[in-house]
Amino acid sequence: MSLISSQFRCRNRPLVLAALSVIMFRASFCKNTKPSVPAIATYFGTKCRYEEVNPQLREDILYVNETLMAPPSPDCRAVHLVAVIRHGTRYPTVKNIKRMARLYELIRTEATGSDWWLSYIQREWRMWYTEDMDGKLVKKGKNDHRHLAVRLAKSFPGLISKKNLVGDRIEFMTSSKHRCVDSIKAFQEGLHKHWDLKGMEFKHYVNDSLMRFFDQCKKFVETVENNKTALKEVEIFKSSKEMHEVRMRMANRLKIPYSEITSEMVEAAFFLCAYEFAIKSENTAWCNLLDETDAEVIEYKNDLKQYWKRGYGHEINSKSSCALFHDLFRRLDQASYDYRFGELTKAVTIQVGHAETLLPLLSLMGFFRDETPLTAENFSQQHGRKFRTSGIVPYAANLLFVLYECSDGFRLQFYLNEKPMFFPNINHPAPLYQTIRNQYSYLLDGCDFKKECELPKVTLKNTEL
Ligand SMILES: *[C@@H]1O[C@H](CO)[C@@H](O)[C@H](O)[C@H]1NC(C)=O
Ligand SMILES: *[C@@H]1O[C@H](CO)[C@@H](O)[C@H](O)[C@H]1NC(C)=O
Ligand SMILES: *[C@@H]1O[C@H](CO)[C@@H](O)[C@H](O)[C@H]1NC(C)=O
Ligand SMILES: CC(=O)N[C@H]1CO[C@H](CO)[C@@H](O)[C@@H]1O
Repeated sequence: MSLISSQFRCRNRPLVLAALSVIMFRASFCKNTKPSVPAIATYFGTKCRYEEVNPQLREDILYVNETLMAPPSPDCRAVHLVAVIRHGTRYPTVKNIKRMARLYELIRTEATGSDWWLSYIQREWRMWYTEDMDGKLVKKGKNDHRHLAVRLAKSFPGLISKKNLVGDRIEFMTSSKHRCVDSIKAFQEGLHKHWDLKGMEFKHYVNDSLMRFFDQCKKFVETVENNKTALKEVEIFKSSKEMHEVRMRMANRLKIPYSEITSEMVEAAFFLCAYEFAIKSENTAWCNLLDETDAEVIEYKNDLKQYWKRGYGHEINSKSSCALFHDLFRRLDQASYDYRFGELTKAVTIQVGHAETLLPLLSLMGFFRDETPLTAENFSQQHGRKFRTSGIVPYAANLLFVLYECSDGFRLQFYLNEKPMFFPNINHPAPLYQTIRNQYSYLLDGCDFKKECELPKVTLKNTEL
């Protein structure tokens, strides 16, 4: 732990801290405490650390709760696992690095006040993010995947096993983005080290039609991605009363005119706290620019964006994942067929993609669906919403579909981030596979990527005549 991280560990003692200079509290008032977690760390949405959704990992990064990961009953045996995993912790993209640099400059030149955190930002902190970092996987992100690999091997020892890895019964597939390729390599390294497989090399396949389907779905690109009106709720919320109040509070803390604290600047402060924490595990001075009330508002703004761009907001968002949905069931069907009639050729599929890969698939399958849509007006009513990306898609988020052979047939168990979840409208933790196939029959019999994603043809009847 560096000095910088230890010096901010006592956030519950603001009076003491405020009374001391920046130099003074390096004198280690709170040396023996654990690295502190920002109060707003559970609101970071897609910038959340995985540890925040599974807090026991803060103590032991390889911890597996065996009760949670056990087969549905003792007579069941795991026969196949499909894991759809988000890449690990990454650097901000160029767009956000630029915003962060602007906020830093604004504070450095215009903020006044004597708060310790402000002096720290103005005098000690340096803008160390550079544009060439653009979304790349960070060291912590590699570790996210290395450790996840080991935990999954411990959770499913019959599937993610040395024998299956060496016997080529584990398939590795990834999106073409460098952060995903680097993640899958780190995942393999994790297993490599776990079993001490010196000198062995493992393949991976790049498949963007499955892992970046959203780029290839014309209807999605045209009607949502390149269409400003499709995200109008986000725009409206940016000028809402709630966002106005967040800007006021931040302007007051910094003593900078309200007009200069735009919603972009608010977001930059949020990102700075989030990235410094996710990348370096440090609860930095940046986290004092916003409190939990502010963070809830910004989290909602980010959830609104994901809802309208990747979730239930527009039907094409989820339909764009039809190819991945069919691929999943094809693998499970194949495994159940192989198990009954011959030899299992594949035990595990590891697929690495993006938050934008996971959210549409979850929405297609009906997970985290709220009764009422998320809108700019509904912030307060949506306090207890299901669609909360902080808990769903942190870095290294993972969807696990585990097929079991039990005495009464095949069963399927779904885990999100290593926690078992119920399928929508099915009251059993691991229903019969056939029950699930029936529930999704309308998708299995339809949900054709080509058809769903083609743009409606403009009728030329009249002009043709
Ligand atoms: C493991 O999961 C079980 C079942 O949810 C829970 O009761 C138990 O507290 C968990 N153990 C730990 C150490 O978190
Ligand atoms: C990606 O996977 C799909 C479904 O299995 C397959 O049809 C397609 O050929 C693959 N594409 C590449 C580039 O391998
Ligand atoms: C853009 O989105 C709006 C709102 O969903 C929709 O009504 C409109 O048809 C879309 N425009 C295009 C070009 O798809
Ligand atoms: C779609 C939706 O849920 N709209 C609700 C949002 O909140 C307003 C104001 O409370 C309600 O009137 C809407 O029904």
